[in-house]
Amino acid sequence: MKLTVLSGGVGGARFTRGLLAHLATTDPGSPVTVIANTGDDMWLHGVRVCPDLDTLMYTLGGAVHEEQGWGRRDESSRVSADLAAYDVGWDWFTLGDLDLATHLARTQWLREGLSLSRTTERLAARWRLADQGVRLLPMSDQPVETHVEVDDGLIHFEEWWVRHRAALPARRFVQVGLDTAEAAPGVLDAIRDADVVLLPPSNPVVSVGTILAVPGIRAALRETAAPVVGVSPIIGGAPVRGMAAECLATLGVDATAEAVARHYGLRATGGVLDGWLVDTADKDAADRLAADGWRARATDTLMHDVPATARIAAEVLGLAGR
Ligand code: FO1
Repeated sequence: MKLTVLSGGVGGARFTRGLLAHLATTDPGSPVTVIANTGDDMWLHGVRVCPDLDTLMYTLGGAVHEEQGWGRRDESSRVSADLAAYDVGWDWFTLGDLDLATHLARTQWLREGLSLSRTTERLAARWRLADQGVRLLPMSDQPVETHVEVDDGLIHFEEWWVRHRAALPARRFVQVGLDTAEAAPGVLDAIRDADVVLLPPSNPVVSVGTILAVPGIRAALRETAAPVVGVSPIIGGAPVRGMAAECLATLGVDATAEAVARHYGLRATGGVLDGWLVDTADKDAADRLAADGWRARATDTLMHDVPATARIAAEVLGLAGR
């Protein structure tokens, strides 16, 4: 069975790790293509930082700092501290020493002319993602950076997210570079040729939403013969982590499991989804969606460990009829 996952950072990475655990017992060797959001990417100290690609790579490669959900396990920050002594960089954004190796390798290869896809392939090879049947693709090889319009103008998403913890009122999100971006090689085919396409509980606005904005991706989702099924990032009216509620508010979408589903839309009525998995706390939402033709189901969707997440993946695949 061929699967394709559209993913942001922490939530999508943890979901995909559980999906792989589930597939290992039911359908070993299933190829899984993960299409990652690159809207959080930035240049910092002359190196290219790709937060969601790296969170996916480290999580699936077994090297992630588990409590943080991002960055490397056993990390240190000697270089970052010494950079602060030079008063360069952002004191609210720490690049770990081991993480820097990833950015230096990526930047070297980018400067040698390799695409972001090719550099990602090389970085992922070190973490042996292919041994798990995983192919990690950026949504685009062209830079697309999410910026946030606040009272003082446009700031990079990471500044809004990490420095201000999304506390600054956001007027809108701007994907800088989107107009000249194309889906990266293999991305559209991965959606069209999949047996199942999954939208994990990533941020529906700045993570999955950014992926959907890349030309051709929304159309590929609407055309694919594969069922497209998602997992709600909202449980009982609140996001499980992160600031999805602030992001949704910017679009005027309620922070509820049902509102996010309807924001993505049902494929039969112009949207991108066929099914939506919600938490048991939102059972009534599943009932209302089912009444409107959705494949909707409620289960415990808290990804508190890999076995729990594997069960969620099994539920989602069940919703997809697989
Ligand atoms: N998040 C933080 O809250 N604080 C940080 O200092 C920080 C550093 C960082 C460095 C590299 C990287 O790839 C991610 C980093 N993140 C940090 C996480 C990042 O903000 C999030 O992973 C995504 O941008 C949101 O999903």
